[in-house]
Amino acid sequence: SVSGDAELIAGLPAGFRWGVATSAYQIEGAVAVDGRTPSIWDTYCRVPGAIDNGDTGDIACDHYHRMPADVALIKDLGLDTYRFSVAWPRVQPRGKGPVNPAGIAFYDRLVDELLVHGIDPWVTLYHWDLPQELEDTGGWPVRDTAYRFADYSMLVFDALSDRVDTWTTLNEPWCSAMLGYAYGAHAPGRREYPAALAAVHHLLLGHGLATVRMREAAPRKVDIGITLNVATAYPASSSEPDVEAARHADGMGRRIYLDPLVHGHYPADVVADLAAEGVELPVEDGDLELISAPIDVLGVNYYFSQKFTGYAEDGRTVDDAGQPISRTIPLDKPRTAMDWEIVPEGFTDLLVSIARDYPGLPMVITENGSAFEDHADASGFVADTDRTAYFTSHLAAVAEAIRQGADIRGYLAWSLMDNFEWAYGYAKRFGIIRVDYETQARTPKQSALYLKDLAQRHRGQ
Ligand code: PNW
Repeated sequence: SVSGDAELIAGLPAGFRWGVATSAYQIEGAVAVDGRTPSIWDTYCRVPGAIDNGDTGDIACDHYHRMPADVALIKDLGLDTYRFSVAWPRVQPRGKGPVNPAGIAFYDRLVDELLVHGIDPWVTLYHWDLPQELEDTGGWPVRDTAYRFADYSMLVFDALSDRVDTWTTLNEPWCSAMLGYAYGAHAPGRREYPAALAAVHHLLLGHGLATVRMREAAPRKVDIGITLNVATAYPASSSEPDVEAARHADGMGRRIYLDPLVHGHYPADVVADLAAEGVELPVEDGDLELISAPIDVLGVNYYFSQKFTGYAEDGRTVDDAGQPISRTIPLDKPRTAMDWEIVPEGFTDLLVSIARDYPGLPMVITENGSAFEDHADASGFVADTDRTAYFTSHLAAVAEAIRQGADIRGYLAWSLMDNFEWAYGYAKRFGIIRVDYETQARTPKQSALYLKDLAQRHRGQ
């Protein structure tokens, strides 16, 4: 409602950023152009059955060839920030060695195009497209990959830091480590549990190495941070097994990243849980100093929250291996097309808990959004009232967290346009702009016009 919108606008601070986000592999296409080599996602998309409908990122939104028109769309929406990621295999094709001039030139042009239109570029250095050659030598479970990431980061930083103020090292290391190396749901599709925990540590180490080196080399004040996908883990009841299950989930999803980043040590309860499973994080002397190098901003990606129980369906509280049960059960909320429950109050609770546990760390919502079954009319327009309502309720949740004391500096919607939704291919649409994959036509949806209006009214108030 208009008055509800007025209330949420009034709850957002002056200078609050409004923007949209994308990532390289999900939109660019042009996978074999200008010296780009395959990433783990190009390889994974060729694994039979890995991606719904056999989709790949080969063409995606063809953004590589349509970049100026796509930037003009952001401008038309009146948004002030565009968060995009740099494809490592474009910039440094073999994962090591010198910069590929033709590859970095694309991002050079993109940054200039954004600046000409008054849009603030926000660079994510790694949104999951590891050069395949680095996976062939072990990938993130191998320590050397962290050093390779820092070297690559410096190539990008040297090329763009004269014009780019805001830098994110990693997007969602939980997804890289757990979906990629534990659950086999994302590239590279491995199911190796101790290796996945090594990946967690080496991702964080790569973040720390890159952060320290970028800070040293910065030509002026820049903001550096990391983006995490985080959620509230609710216990199903106040019973000890349910509370334990939620604690475990929160430890593995949120605190295993934030504690070392902010406090300089892994959480003791998580270390104990892992030890009980016979797993140890491969921490070496000095790693935690690097990982806890100060950051300027925490990127928060929020989609849903979950409820956890410590009881199996048969009532047992340990599995066959003697490990405590921790499994999700429905909150009984409406769901998106991803089957993710819609839990805006979990967003407020999450942001308030981060503000409480990690005080003094400014946050920006670097992704929030939803996939629904879109129905385009003959002109390509989508009246996405469900996605619009998701934005309203989640922006209200952000405003409520701010009211409760959380320091939140901006909101970037996922995503600028429909794109390659990883293992779901093109079937799941998160865009605020419709993409017709036959013609590559772009049409702003109702939700895009809604966010445009909110941003404009907020700025004008
Ligand atoms: C994020 N989960 O991925 C990514 O940053 C985006 O690239 C992606 O398109 C977007 O969210 C929507 O999926 C996630 O299973 C993937 O909890 C999976 C999960 C969370 C985030």
